[in-house]
Parts: sequence; structure tokens; C-alpha cells
Amino acid sequence: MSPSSHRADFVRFSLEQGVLRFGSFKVKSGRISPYFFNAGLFNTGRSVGRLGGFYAQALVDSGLAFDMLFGPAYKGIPLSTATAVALADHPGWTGDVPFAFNRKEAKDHGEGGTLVGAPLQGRVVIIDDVITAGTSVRESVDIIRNAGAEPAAVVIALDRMERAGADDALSAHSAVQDVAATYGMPVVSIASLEDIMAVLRDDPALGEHKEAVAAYRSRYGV
Ligand code: OMP
Repeated sequence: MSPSSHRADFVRFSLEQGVLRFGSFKVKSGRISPYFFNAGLFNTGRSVGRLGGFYAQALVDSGLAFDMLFGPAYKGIPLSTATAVALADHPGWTGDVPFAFNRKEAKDHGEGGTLVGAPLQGRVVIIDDVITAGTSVRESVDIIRNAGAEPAAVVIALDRMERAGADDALSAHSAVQDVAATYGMPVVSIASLEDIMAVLRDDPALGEHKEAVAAYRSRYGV
């Protein structure tokens, strides 16, 4: 299957699961968005298993070389776990990929510390859902570097492709482009706003949302 059909399949899967919704949503930037992607709603065994397959496929298609995965707490924890499981079964990948994640609060007893899972080493791929301000990526990069490992890439589920900054001072770049430039590492997404728009164009049942999404994109899109 071609990468573009994986992207359309992922948009349809997210719609089926109620993860991608159309309407009116206030997002982290304060903008009112005509769509919202809530990865926390991939909340059954089958759906999170399939989601892991999409992340694994995006990683294999990217051709990136990496040694392990890191999932930032909290949402990145099931995402990185599901991706590692899916990679183990993926025909395009050989090996058994280690993964790690962080706790939000340090433990002072038992195993202690804030890191759980495999030791952070080598080229580490961060697995996250959406990048809006880049807060979670920044924290992950610090954790990985402090452990002496190398942040190698980020894989996200959806690239919203929107310009960073306030309405009266919009940046020329998106948060995703800023992350890639700041840390000198690729950001791979399973799907993007462009793929959502392609599905809206192809599916008459979704046609009513097309205009609002196109208007949002022309106002804020990169
Ligand atoms: P950063 O880690 O700062 O980039 O923030 C990511 C945030 O984006 C998440 O915590 C979500 O609340 C939010 N978000 C989505 O998950 N999906 C969307 O479609 C839009 C947003 C958002 O608020 O921009």
C-alpha cells in the first residue's frame, strides 16, 4: 500500500473511532478550530493496536535509522508501547525495539527516578500525538540528552500544519517546522491537515465541514 493511502486510511480510522471530530473547539493556542484530534480516544485494545501499526508503518516508510523509542508521559506511554509491539511484527523491520517513558513525578522509593523501561541510549525516536507548542517535545529532548542519548526524530499522529504565534504576529513556520529546525531532527507524521482535507473532498457525507476547515487553513495554515 502506498504511503498516501496509509494517510487517508488513518484519517478514516480516526473518524470512525471518534478521535477526529469536526465542530468548534478551542485549542491550546486559543484559536477556535473546526476540528480536533483527541488521541486519548484510541482507548480499546483493537484500536490502540491498529494505531501502533500506523506509527510503525510511518517509521518504516520514513527510512529513519533509530535504536529505541521514547514516549513522553502520559499520552506517549501507550503510544510508544503500541508502536514497539507493532514494529516487532512488522515485515519491514527486524529486531526487538527497546522503549522507555518518563513519570511526571519522581519516585523516592522502590526503583526510584523518573524513567521507566529500557535504558535511554543511542538514537531515540520520540512518539507523541500532536505538536502544538512543542512543550512535550522540548521536555523529551532534555530527558534524552541528560541521559547521554541522542534525540533522533519525532513521530506524531497528526500534523495540524498551522502557523505558530499570536493572531497579529503569525510566524512563517508551524510548530512542527520549528521543532525540526530547533533540534535538527525530522518530524514524521502519520497524517496531516492536508490528508484530512483530501478525505473531506472525497467523501460527500463530510462535505459540510469542508468550507470551515479550508477557511481555517487559509487563515492559519503553512
Ligand atoms: P504541546 O506538547 O505543547 O505541543 O501540546 C500538545 C497539545 O495539543 C495536547 O496537550 C492537546 O491538548 C492539544 N491538541 C490536541 O491534542 N489535538 C488537537 O487537534 C489540537 C490540540 C491543541 O490544543 O492545539
